[in-house]
Amino acid sequence: MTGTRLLLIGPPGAGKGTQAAVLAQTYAIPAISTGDIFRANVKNETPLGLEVKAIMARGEYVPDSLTNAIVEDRLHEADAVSGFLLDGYPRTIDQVNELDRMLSADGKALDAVVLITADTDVVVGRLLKRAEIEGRADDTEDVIRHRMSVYEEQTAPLIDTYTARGLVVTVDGLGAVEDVTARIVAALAAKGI
Ligand code: B4P
Repeated sequence: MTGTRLLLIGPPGAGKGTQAAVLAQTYAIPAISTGDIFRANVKNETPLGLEVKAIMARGEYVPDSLTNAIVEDRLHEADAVSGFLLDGYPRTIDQVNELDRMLSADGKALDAVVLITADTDVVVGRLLKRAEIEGRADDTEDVIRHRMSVYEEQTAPLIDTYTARGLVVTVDGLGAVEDVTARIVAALAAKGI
């Protein structure tokens, strides 16, 4: 199935990156994670990576202008022309507006916004567990709690924006990874996707 355009939204640790990898295969679309793109730049010490490294380590959002430019370039790559799954973008109202502009310039529209929900205690536990395995700079307890508050302040309001457009499907992110995937696929199927 090509041509599907999805967004994944949810608090840090809700399982966005985890589900994005599976859903990309299910719907035969590329998963585009702004977090992964930034981390790759940090790792490779590119000019962008040097600019965003400290911001990410503090659990703050990268400035909209940088983030929007990266996504616009990525959406114009050949594999994303007919469909995509954006994981972790948009995260601010400015990013919503910019994505609208990018899509309408290409005569395209979103099919759905998948909201993955999860309790704070559960996501903090997951991220601390990941910290033991991957050692991400932003997976310390203080930074995780700060990322939660940044999410609540800047990203949670976007849910109302997309709900008003009739695009949001809400899925419980608790339980096994396969169970969460099955819930998402069922919720999208109910929307004819
Ligand atoms: P992200 O990479 O998007 O980080 P995240 O919100 O923590 O989600 P992630 O996808 O990694 O974790 P997941 O929930 O899948 O962003 C990192 C940073 O990049 C941001 O803080 C910001 O600085 C910057 N950034 C990214 N996008 C930006 C934007 N648009 N604008 C500005 N700045 C931006 O998984 C977490 C853990 O839970 C994993 O270890 C996973 O294995 C585990 N897990 C997942 N599902 C599970 C399940 N069902 N059961 C048990 N464990 C599970």
